[in-house]
Amino acid sequence: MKLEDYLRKTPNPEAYIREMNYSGKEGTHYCPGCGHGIVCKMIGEVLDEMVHPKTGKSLKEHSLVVASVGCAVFDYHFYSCDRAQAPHGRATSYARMRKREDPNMMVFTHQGDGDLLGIGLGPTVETANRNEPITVFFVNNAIYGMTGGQMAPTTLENQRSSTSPKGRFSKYFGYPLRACELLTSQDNEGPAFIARTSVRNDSDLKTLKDYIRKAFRIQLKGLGFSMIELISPCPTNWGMTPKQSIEFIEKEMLKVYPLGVFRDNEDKLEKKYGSLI
Ligand SMILES: Cc1ncc(C[n+]2csc(CCOP(=O)(O)OP(=O)(O)O)c2C)c(N)n1
Ligand code: SF4
Ligand SMILES: [Mg+2]
Repeated sequence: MKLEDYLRKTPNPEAYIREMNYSGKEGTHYCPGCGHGIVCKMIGEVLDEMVHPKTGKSLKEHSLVVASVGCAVFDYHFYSCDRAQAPHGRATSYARMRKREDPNMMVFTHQGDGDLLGIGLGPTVETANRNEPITVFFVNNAIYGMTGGQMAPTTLENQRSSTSPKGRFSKYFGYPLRACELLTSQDNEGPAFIARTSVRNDSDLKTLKDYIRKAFRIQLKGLGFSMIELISPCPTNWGMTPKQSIEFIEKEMLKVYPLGVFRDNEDKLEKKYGSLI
């Protein structure tokens, strides 16, 4: 359908989009205790707080969120910046293309582990290796949440899923894939910034906000690729309460996915190439 026809039939597209929101006029469609909504909120707060240095307007006026396929698919209902939907695994490919079209636009993706490391592993590695100046928010919940709890590349050894009901047996299914370690395994100047935190408590959320500000600043300076991995609960498919899910993160997930900054080349890259702002 042509855009004019769509707009004629839907005179108020924003109201239409709001109506589509499963949970009513406010909030998100995520299950209770899910980490995805927390990540949206943190990103949204930083977008509200930061200003685009070239125009002096709120950063959200110059930002594009690229939703992936997975539980983050309805991102375009929750952000008041520009929004786009990429095919499964192709969020980074789409984002880098939009960034090349408009280098002043702040472009970020919100992807799950199936999207980023399963079907999207090729574009993820390629985009990071080229140090393309976009930002990735990677929600690692060790499962395919949206499709009913199948094993993901990040599922822990012995962790049960609907496709590994007796637990992930690594001899056959492979080992949990660690995105931050993988993308920083070569000692190149890019990717510019890679870090992992979690949504399990206030302290990690404070760290997350600092990372978001830093990643956005690196992108505005034109220094390259940034990714923040979030260890996040999926109580629905883990078969746990929200409280048990946080305990599982602390006892099991953090052993496999340690938190911290894996790469920070902001100063080095700025010294070498200068900054756009
Ligand atoms: C090409 C294609 N293959 C498979 C699917 C089915 N599918 C939809 S979401 C998904 C995985 C989602 O898992 P993840 O990326 O970890 O996101 P989560 O829901 O856990 O946040 C799959 C396999 C699809 N939509 N398109
Ligand atoms: S299925 Fe899991 S990842 Fe998806 S919204 Fe529910 S808790 Fe979140
Ligand atoms: Mg997942």
